[in-house]
Amino acid sequence: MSFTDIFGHAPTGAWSAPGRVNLIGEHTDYNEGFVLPFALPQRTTVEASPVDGPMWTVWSAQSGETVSFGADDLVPGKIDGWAGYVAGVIWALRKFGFDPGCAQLAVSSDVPVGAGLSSSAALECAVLTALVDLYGLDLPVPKRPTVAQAAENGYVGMPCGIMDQSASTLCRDGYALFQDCRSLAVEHIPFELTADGLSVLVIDTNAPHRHTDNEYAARRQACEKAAAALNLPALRDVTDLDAALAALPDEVTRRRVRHVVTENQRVLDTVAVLRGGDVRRIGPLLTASHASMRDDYEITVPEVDTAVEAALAAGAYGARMTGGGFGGCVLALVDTAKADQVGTAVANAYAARGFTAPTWFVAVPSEGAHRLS
Ligand code: GAF
Repeated sequence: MSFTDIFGHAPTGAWSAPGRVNLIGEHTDYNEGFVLPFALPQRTTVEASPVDGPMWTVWSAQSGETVSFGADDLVPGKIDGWAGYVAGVIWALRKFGFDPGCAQLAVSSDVPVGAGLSSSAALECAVLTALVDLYGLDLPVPKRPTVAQAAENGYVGMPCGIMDQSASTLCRDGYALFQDCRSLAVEHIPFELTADGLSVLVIDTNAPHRHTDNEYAARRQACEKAAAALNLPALRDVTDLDAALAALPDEVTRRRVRHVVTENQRVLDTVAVLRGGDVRRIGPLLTASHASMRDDYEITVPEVDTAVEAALAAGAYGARMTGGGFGGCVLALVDTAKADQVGTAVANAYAARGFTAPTWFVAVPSEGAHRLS
């Protein structure tokens, strides 16, 4: 089934936006810190045509559902499920003063859903790119992540930071995206591993996400409370970690703050290592990031920790969970020649513990959102 089968005519165009993996910098974006994601080849594609109102109609190849909504439905939360991300983008565009007309849209995707690879940002950014082009909206590319994030924060109700929407919109083929989540400035850091015989292996733990939304919101709230207690605009502004920890009232808050502050530094260190050209040397930073998420931020689960341990034992230079946590994917920096061996080692460790089998693929840094035809 395609757009033409559903709507009875060819679409005006097709646009797509990718999922992402985050190389390092987890839960730092909403603390106005630093992140270093790159876009995946897996993408969400939107074929679309404008229509003379009054309804937007969206069909999903994944679910086979068609959802129609009008301007009255652009009320936060009114449309839920996958179509909520589409309605959310239209709602956010209107909030930012744009008036996208109605449209017919057909959505398909090969970004794994619920794996922490930003399938929701890929959907938001693909729809946003399509509507901006279809209606000639004057929304420059660097401003688009903020609008897509507003859809998720304001309409869907997920208090995410800016990283995923930035990655899906701004990434470039062969580069990681270094973003300062306060100024929103970005720098494209070359991340071509082929010449070094290296790969980033992404292992989907296939572990069910547990309490993701509540726990995510709780972490964000704890960080904001800690920053307020320290009289700082955000945890990004902590300059003396020991002094900050001494000033905080409880051990859990101290651990949360330690993760964010040390993780920001690890992003900066990773960028410095990549600039120096010896990619293998980012391995220990990746692994330290994982330990921090496990012990201080407490967002890992046994499947995730097992994957990291097994990947390291099988020869990975470094490994860490990627994404929001509580399940999802692990990435490992490996010799390309050993990629399958590392994946198999994780699968064996899972079998021994009775976990659902993992799946894996090599992630190639890819291009952000754009028009396909
Ligand atoms: C999720 C969020 F959407 C991002 O904004 C980011 O906070 C990430 O979790 C954790 O680094 O993907």
